[in-house]
Amino acid sequence: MPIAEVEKIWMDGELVGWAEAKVHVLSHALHYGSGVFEGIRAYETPRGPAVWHLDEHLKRLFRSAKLYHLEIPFSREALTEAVKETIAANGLSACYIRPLAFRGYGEMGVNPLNAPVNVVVAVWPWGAYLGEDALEQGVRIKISSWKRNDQNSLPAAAKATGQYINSVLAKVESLKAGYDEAIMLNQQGFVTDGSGENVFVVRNGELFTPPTQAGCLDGITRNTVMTLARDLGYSVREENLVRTDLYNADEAFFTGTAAEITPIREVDDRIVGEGHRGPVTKELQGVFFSATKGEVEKYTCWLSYVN
Ligand code: PPE
Repeated sequence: MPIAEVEKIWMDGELVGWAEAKVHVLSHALHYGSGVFEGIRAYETPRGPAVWHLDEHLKRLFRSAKLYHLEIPFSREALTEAVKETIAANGLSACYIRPLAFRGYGEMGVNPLNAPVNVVVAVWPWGAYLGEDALEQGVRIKISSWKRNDQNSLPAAAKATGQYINSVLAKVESLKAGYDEAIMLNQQGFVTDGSGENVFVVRNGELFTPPTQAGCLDGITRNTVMTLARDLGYSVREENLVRTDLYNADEAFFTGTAAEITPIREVDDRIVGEGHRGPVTKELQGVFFSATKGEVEKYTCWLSYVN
């Protein structure tokens, strides 16, 4: 998707012009994927823009950094302010937010420990991740022939830039085969993630999603949806799923910051349920999008207001 450019990017402690936010071609992260990042959204509310689950996302950024012995030279409080400052500086009412901490320029070779760490926060308007119609019509997906990173090769708990080359393989395979998105299985054959989303199925009114031990990202939207579903009275189980659980589901959907809640209408050319967004998916979307707009009192604690 082409990036919708805005005015400013926060880089190493200050706001710089969009075109000035540059790095050297010999930056460590460019060669070895040694960066950690987050994807966050801010939504429009009656009280101005508000960041959805900001604390959770920044906590995960620091956990990802810890796994790679990458020391972020800013505190979580400083990055909280940086996110708000960047949204305000660009005058956006809603946007996607991309904090990134990466090994910069100054050292070559795999050992990253002496390379400097740079930190940026970029924001831009980003619509529906899987296409404008996807939130209503749902997407067609393919089980990828590429397995998800094994937990003992690349830890699923970390959102590190280099790990996404695994997602890139799966995504491109699915697009070239005519699908919208991929789902990857782990080495044991259990369902993990989409290339950038967690997955849920609905069967007999119950929700199921793979446990993080399967190798999926500990998604913040996944957690949110589990809470929303339980608050609506649904049972939610974190259980290993096999591919046929997707084919035979009554409903299936993706969750993610970018993807929000996107229905899955077809898996490997099998129609899921009725072949369109199911009632449980629709109900969850309803409460999710109301909550992001600050309309549900009990979930306003998940919003950090920019102003
Ligand atoms: N699994 C993967 C592999 C993943 O990348 C994401 C987020 C999720 C699950 C959902 O996690 P959460 O956002 O915490 O609910 N993917 C991010 C990056 C997408 C991109 O193309 O870049 C996102 O949604 O921001």
